[in-house]
Amino acid sequence: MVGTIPEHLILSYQLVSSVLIITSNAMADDKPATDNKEDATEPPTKQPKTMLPQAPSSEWPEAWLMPDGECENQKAPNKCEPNVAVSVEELQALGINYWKLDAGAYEYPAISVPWDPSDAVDPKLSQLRDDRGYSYADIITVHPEKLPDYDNKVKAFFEEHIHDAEEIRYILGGSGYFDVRDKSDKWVRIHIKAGDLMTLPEGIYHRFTVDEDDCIHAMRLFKGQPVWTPFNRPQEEHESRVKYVKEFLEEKKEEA
Ligand code: KMT
Ligand code: NI
Repeated sequence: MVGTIPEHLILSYQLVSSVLIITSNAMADDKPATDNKEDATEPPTKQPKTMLPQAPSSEWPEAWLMPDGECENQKAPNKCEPNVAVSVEELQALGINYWKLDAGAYEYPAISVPWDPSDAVDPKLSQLRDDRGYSYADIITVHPEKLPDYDNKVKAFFEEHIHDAEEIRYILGGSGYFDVRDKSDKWVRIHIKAGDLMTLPEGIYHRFTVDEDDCIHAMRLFKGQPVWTPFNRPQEEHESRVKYVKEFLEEKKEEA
């Protein structure tokens, strides 16, 4: 009978192919097992701890160039006509960092001096605290009825100054303006609101004011014992200023 295959040959073909399939599966299963064995003999690889990522550019606060000359009303927006927006890249090039948190989802006292950062319930805030070593905090409310000597304090915050440490502000409610000097020594105004956590680098010339709503609820964080001392401009010889100029303002030399 031409064209028919004897039954015993079909059976042995099936047997051989199933043995082949089982063997190849076993080999496939073996492979990771061999790898695991090798892994076990090597020292465990150190996984770098992931840091809390900064906010995408679309979530950064609005920033703009202020007109040259004296500012008549510090609490007004003081935009140029037409407005000159300042990009996130420009803010980053000045050494500014920014994270967005959900301030409304957690409760914070109106005033707490100090406020223990280990009491943070917000997981993002605790991560940032641990990532960046923020060991001290306080919470203040800048408002005519909550801050004694309000008008003088608001004037003092608006004196141009530097610090010998990073300035870290987490806005819990209300809003205000941080002004920083850009690379051409022009004022850039940054409108900060609830949920904004911004850091200004050591040595940057800056100032702060409430906006026309006259109210900001903020957490001030610090690494180690807090030193809030402002060093008013000019501070060109100050170590922190020299460091800032070198790191952020001087033209970077081309890599050889
Ligand atoms: C500052 O640095 O000017 C302040 O601490 C003001 C209140 S926090 C927004
Ligand atoms: Ni300051």
